[in-house]
Amino acid sequence: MQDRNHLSHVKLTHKAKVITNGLLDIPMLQLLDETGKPTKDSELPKIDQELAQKILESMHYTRLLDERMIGAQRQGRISFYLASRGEEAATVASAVALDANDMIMSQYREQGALVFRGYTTQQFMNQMFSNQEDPNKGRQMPIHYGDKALNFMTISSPLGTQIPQASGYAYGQKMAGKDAITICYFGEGAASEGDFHAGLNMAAVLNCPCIFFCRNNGYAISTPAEEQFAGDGIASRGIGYGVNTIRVDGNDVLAVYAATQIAREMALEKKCPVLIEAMTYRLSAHSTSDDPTGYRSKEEEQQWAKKDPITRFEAWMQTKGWLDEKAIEAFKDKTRADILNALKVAEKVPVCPIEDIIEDVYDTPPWHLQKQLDELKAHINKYPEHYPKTANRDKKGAN
Ligand SMILES: Cc1ncc(C[n+]2csc(CCOP(=O)(O)OP(=O)(O)O)c2C)c(N)n1
Ligand SMILES: [Mg+2]
Repeated sequence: MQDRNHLSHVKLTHKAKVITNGLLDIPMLQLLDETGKPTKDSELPKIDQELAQKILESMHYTRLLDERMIGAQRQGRISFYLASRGEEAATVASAVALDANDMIMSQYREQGALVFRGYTTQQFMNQMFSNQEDPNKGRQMPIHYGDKALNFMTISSPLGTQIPQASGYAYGQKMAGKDAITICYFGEGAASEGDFHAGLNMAAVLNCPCIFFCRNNGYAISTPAEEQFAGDGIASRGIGYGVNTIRVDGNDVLAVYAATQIAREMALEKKCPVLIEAMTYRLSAHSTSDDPTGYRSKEEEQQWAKKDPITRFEAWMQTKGWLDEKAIEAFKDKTRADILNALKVAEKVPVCPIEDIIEDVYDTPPWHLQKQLDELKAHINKYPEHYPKTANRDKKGAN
């Protein structure tokens, strides 16, 4: 039996030493300042014009998709939407540092990572319109994407679900000898769930090659970060669990890219978890069901709008002579048109047959589910005007 001594690393002190909050003094990596200028002595990650262009386009695409789909929700075309304005650098630039074989486990505001991976506009629309082309067969709310081919695990609504799952998935990757890691995205609010603590501890103890990527955007719906926790953000918790940790400016594309590259290399080579805390701000409302004017000021939003990640990255690209404003405008026009076309296609695709609702769990649907289905069908037959056969349930013709 191995001799174990859990005190072997503990130093003795003969005067009471109180370890105070903030002692760790965790700094935030920033490579571009708010005007897009490289910070003093910063070492920028290797990036060429083509990649910079793809990152910029992915961020613009994400923002345009968000704008259009908020509009579509307001028009009654989809039931719900959740935008990521202000957080595009955090989600896109982190995905850039990954390998296509790495698994992404996301919370719900990481559409930027999915865009960068190549999820198509039509795929976005089919999911949001819950039509029969949606691989989830319309059983989830809009924005609960998932795609096996892109190694993007289907999103779960209950906060924190993906965190222990990511630890387990990464453990499986290690056991199978795969040259791949898992990245797990979550908000600082989700880090208050028990699943965060269980997941991080499990990953640390079992040496799982997993990046825990926390978007600290300052809010969990209406609850500001200072009412959520008293410690030094989420980064301090990584240290507590024995997880290597980096704090990064989440609105700085190059810093997020560099931090995630370092984390990936460490996770893969040392077979260990790494926590990244990306400091950012949710410029959008929490979702289309939320109105932030009730809990934060316009001045606060304006302060953060000045740190916009897209503007900052464009300013840096400009200094490199890489920014082609005309080409970006043309890209944005084309993207707007593509999104609208895909939206119109998706809303005309029929929804799944109602029988699907009791399939895929049991080999043979049990009698009580069959009975409920019969009752549901009778109800639909009685009120057919409320149950149209396409996804566009209550909108007539608006764009
Ligand atoms: C277990 C659970 N509790 C509460 C909710 C309701 N809820 C949905 S999003 C959210 C806020 C999460 O905030 P954060 O993790 O910081 O992510 P952000 O929305 O800021 O991106 C809450 C409380 C939920 N989905 N699941
Ligand atoms: Mg948050």
